[in-house]
Amino acid sequence: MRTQIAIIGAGPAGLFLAHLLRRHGIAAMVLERHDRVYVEGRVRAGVLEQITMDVLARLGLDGRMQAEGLPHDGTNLVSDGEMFRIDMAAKSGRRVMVYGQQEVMHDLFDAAAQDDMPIVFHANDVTLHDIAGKPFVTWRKDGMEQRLDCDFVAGCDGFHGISRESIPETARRAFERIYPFGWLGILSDVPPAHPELIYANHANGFALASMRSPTRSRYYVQCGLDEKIEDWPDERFWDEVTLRLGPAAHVTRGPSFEKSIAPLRSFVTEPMRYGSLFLVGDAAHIVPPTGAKGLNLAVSDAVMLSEALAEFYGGGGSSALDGYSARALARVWKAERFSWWFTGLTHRFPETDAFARKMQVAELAYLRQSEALQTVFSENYVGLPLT
Ligand code: FAS
Ligand code: PHB
Repeated sequence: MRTQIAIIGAGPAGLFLAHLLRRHGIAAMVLERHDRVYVEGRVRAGVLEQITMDVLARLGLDGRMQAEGLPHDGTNLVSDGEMFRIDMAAKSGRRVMVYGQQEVMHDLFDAAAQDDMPIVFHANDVTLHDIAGKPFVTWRKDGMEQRLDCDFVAGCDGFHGISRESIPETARRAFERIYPFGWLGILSDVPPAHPELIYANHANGFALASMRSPTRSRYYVQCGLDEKIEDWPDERFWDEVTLRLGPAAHVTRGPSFEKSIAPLRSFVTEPMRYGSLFLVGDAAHIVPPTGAKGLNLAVSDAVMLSEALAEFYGGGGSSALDGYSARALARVWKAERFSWWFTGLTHRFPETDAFARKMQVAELAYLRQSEALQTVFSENYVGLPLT
């Protein structure tokens, strides 16, 4: 088999890229280790930047988002039990959309099925070959060895995928910060605590009140990396999240139907290209979810790579392809900085001594009163432009 672009992974990075390439008339095939149910079943992201909303609109795939998504002009922070709001729309002219990653993936898979997009599910042992020369990809399915020849490979297989590892260690450099805590998240069919999101810094640790719809809520609390789901029965979770969010949040309790712990990490690998292999999304970079950037970065990478490939196949030469890594990393590092800064401002670190705590309180107080800092926050939260 032969195609122009072999896409490894059918998560947000892989499917946004596949749909964007199709709009440019570029042939691609997606190889996914799991099936649609698995990929759609992962809860993950909840907040979409303006850029992601615009890409869904450009692809003609924003119908359900417009109908069921919750546009938010602002967000809220709680410090020492007191809540204040940041009107991001007023400060940046743009807003965010609360629309779950599961819904986004549902819309992308539905459209892919309608367009008969070639997606191979249950592609096992995917292996990249000759990525510095004439690339091809092999995998096993139903006990049969398969081979796909291509011009380029897009590694969209996430942090634990094989694409990044296919680049010789000598040809890449990793930058990493592992946080000494995780996020315990639940989903529950109860009305949200507030019309907008609430990020709380509390002596017991961070908490976040988010939602998926007017009747489905998503909550997170900072937890230790040694803690287990069994340590957090619903009652304990509700007691703790209510305490950390404070009196401004109207928490309605109910049974959780999803509960998971996610470790927090900041990670970037450079460069995002090696020969004919281009890394896209979590395969190249991870942000702590505090800034709600992961999915949105995967989309901006996919936009930048699809534009560069369209220029190449349109006879415009390979300068945009050669510039892809630097262009994507420029936006990635700014999102890494914002996510690291926001995590530092709102979480309790084991080494957060009395002085460090005073610094957090002072910075939150400054954020509360400063138009300038609220503008900086808003520009970053709604998403920096693609340059
Ligand atoms: P993904 O990991 O999503 O997808 C990779 C795909 O590749 C998977 O389907 C996998 O099965 C497949 N794959 C892996 N190895 C393979 C192999 N060897 N062969 C074939 N296929 C392979 N981001 C936000 O923007 N906003 C948020 O609010 C937010 N909240 C989050 C909350 C949590 C708890 C977590 C964990 C993440 C959150 N994120 C958020 C980040 C998240 O959305 C990721 O950035 C996003 O899923 C990245 O998409 P991909 O790069 O496509 O990687
Ligand atoms: C979510 O709704 O899952 C969510 C929202 C905001 C974040 C992270 C996760 O910063």
